[in-house]
Amino acid sequence: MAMTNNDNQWWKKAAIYQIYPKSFCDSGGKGTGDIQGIISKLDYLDKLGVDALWLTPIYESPMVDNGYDIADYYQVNPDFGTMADFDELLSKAHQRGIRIIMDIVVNHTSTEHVWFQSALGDKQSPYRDYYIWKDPVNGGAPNNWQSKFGGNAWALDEKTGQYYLHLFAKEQADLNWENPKVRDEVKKVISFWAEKGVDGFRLDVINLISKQQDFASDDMGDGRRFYTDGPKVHDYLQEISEAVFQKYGSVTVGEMSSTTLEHCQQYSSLDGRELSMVFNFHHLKVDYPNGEKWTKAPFDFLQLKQIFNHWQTGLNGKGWGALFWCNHDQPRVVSRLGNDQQYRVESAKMLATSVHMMQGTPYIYQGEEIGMTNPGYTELSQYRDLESTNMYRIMVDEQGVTHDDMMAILAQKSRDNSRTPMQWDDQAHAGFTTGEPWLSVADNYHDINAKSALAEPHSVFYFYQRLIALRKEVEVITTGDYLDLYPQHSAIFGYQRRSETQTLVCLNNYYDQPVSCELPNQLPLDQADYILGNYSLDEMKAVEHQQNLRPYETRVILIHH
Ligand code: TEU
Repeated sequence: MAMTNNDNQWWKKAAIYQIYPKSFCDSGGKGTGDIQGIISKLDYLDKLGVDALWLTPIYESPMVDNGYDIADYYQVNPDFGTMADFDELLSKAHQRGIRIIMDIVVNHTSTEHVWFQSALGDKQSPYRDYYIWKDPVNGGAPNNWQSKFGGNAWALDEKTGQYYLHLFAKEQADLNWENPKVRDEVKKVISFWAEKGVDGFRLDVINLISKQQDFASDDMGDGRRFYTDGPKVHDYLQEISEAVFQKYGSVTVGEMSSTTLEHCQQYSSLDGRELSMVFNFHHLKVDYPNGEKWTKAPFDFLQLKQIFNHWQTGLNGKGWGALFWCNHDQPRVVSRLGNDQQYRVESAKMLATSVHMMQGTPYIYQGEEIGMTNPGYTELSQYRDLESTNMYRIMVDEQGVTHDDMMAILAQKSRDNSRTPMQWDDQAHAGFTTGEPWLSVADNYHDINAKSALAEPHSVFYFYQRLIALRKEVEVITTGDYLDLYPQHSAIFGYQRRSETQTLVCLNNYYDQPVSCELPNQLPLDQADYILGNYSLDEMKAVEHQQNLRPYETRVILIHH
């Protein structure tokens, strides 16, 4: 049974913790994490106070893309354990009041899935039409669409002479959602997990499922405009939602690649006919100059504020968004937008506060709650992610980028930055495994680990614990509207949230120099209190009009009307 609750929108006051099982905790000496490892850390997660765990895929998979290439949706990958282990996790999490959210990857399957194995090389296979096949054009690929991991998005089936579409790796074949049988299979898969008592679903790249059916070449880009937020995507989501999500009361979060606010208002519309909420990534492209990820670049601070403003004001009253900095595809935020040396603790807390005081549901990615950093790999052999190794080959071997430049780019941008093993303590391999970890642990684990965070009352861990609790205590965090107070300020990100009964002001210094700003004149400061900060606020009982912020300082002020 999924956990029940009188409040069917419990997730509006919740915080969700993302687990990348391969790197979370190894219960044996394999060097890869597993479900028993997760079970052994449930008390830790309970202490943090999170309401739900999102597990990235744990299904049967050849692991070409670490589980985002599913070979059997109904089996647990033996590397992670058994179905009995999963059932134990579900029930032990529920005993602690923690819900479980599964990752559903249905834009594509692994090419090792039985459907694809039957379809490959056989135009008569009953599963041929589960995938997208096209004849060659001018002896080559059917169009110029690019794979998200580099290269053309079509691969040849030699036996039939046709190509299949793969928007990601060639081992991840896109499903043909035009085929109603595919949609029925998707409903069956999700119902299977909902029947087990899973509480919700994170839907991988779900806005890419409906492709424009002429499969035209894109003379302006890589093809994404022909399949992103495609023609039938809302119909398909409504169909799945009605058949499964609404029936089971599942919470759902859609991962939306290169989407728009208008589409996200529909995906997450408050009547619940599609999904509960959406992830978008626009705020995480502020260090992609001209949209280019594979360059080493500083981030654009003013643009970051504009993007948050656009989404916070645009979703308020219309939809619901996920709040996040980190996941298994993104570098560690403290290395990316903060300062992972002198001000690691201050900047980790400041960055957390900046998103946790917004409207939406915050997601915390494993290790973020102890301020884990990018590992600073220097050798190509340290990387495992296929996107990183593909991009190295394309950029160094084909485009002439130097090895040193590429290593600097990977150290900033690689997805492996977030996939390093969770740092539990200062024992060998950070206590993640007694064996050889599949990806090296960051060298700083002696200082940065969960054990020392738990022993230090001012740690990043307890700060996250407080942020999670505040969302449940202070109503305006969930309901208030949003106003950017200093859109042009070169160092401060400050915004106001306002409801009928409360006003909250969140001030954040994004840099390592002291700066100041003035609070809006109309705020009744005699009724204002500091409710959170990352420096001692003892000396400032009264909230003053002029605010002097220290390096990476954050302050949250609450006013009762
Ligand atoms: O990611 C979708 C996606 O497009 C990315 O964030 C991707 O990693 C990035 O564009 C690369 O630059 C999801 C999963 O989160 C990711 O781990 C999978 O690799 C991908 O889908 C394919 O299933």
